[in-house]
Amino acid sequence: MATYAIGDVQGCYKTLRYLLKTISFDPKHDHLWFVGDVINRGMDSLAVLNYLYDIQDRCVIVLGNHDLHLIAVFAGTTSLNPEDTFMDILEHDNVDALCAWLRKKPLLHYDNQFNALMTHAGLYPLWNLNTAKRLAKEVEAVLQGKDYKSFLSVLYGNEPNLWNENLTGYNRTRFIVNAFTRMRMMNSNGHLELDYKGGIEDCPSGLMPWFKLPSLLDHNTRIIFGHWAQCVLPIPYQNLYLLDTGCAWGRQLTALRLEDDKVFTVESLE
Ligand SMILES: [Mn+2]
Repeated sequence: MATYAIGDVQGCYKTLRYLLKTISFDPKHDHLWFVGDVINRGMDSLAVLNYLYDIQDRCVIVLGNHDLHLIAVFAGTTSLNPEDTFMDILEHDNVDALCAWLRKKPLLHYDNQFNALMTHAGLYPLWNLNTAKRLAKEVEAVLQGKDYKSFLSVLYGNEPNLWNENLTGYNRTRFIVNAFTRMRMMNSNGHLELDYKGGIEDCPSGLMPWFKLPSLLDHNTRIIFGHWAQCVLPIPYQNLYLLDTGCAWGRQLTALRLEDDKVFTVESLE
């Protein structure tokens, strides 16, 4: 029995199954964690989502920006982008159940036994573990509530870009979603810079990766995240486990075994 955290799958079904074969995944005994962005960009989003739906009792999935985008397109609050590759899900008979199931996934997962925190983009440095858990629950209540479409209709936007506990309404919800699912770079005060999507080396001056700011988290707590294929870090890097290894871009898909920190990587078949 083992628990594996898996990086951004992004609709790469063949590579996912290849990785699961490599780790000898046994759905009767093992558990899988997914850092989000399970769909979009790759060619088999429907196959990935159907598979995870089938083994849902063995899976923890946190929402990524692409997963939320599918949910928003299905809800009719935003439109498809030319690069989107999840039409197969939208046209499927079971799309209602698949999207309703995905919408109920958390933004944050914390496990005591492993002392590990998983989110899609990382941990906003002005939040400690308890604050992050509380704010994730606030958004999950909105996404699972009856007015979720009202929020999805104002989901997109880069403002506000700095956390303040006094934020209210959808500005507050949007900031929390952006921090959990889109964050990469910020300035030294914690202002998010959501437009920069490159690597760390050539980043504009005054910006730094979120994990370079002083953290309020206990240094023994592992942070498992994805979202940033252009940022290449050793696994682990201090207490950080960046598992996005660019599968959808022809690089690799990565799994981390939480019991012993062993890393498994397969080349992308896409
Ligand atoms: Mn992402």
